[in-house]
Amino acid sequence: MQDKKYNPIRGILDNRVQLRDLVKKAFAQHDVDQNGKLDFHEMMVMMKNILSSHKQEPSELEVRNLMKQLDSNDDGYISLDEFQVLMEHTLKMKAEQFDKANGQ
Ligand SMILES: [Ca+2]
Ligand SMILES: [Ca+2]
Repeated sequence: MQDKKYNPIRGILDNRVQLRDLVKKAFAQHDVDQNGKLDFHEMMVMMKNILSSHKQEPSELEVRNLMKQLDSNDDGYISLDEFQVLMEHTLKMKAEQFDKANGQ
């Protein structure tokens, strides 16, 4: 296959089952106390791992701001569904980076 344009990240985004699976796995990895939601400290570790691989450590303020944005039911924790919003956003950014890197 000479399909240079195939973008594996978009492939994940287009496959809802695969995406949900990925989200669940990443969520479980970071839900250290396994209470089904991510608190501030778990989010801090998550941001270091997922978002900031190319960057310095996220600041406390960045994590708090991100949590505020994601916490749609305002309970101070990030649920699986709230986390999925972040994952989709992150994957979309990565997909765009991939396209740019491939001159598309
Ligand atoms: Ca937790
Ligand atoms: Ca919440």
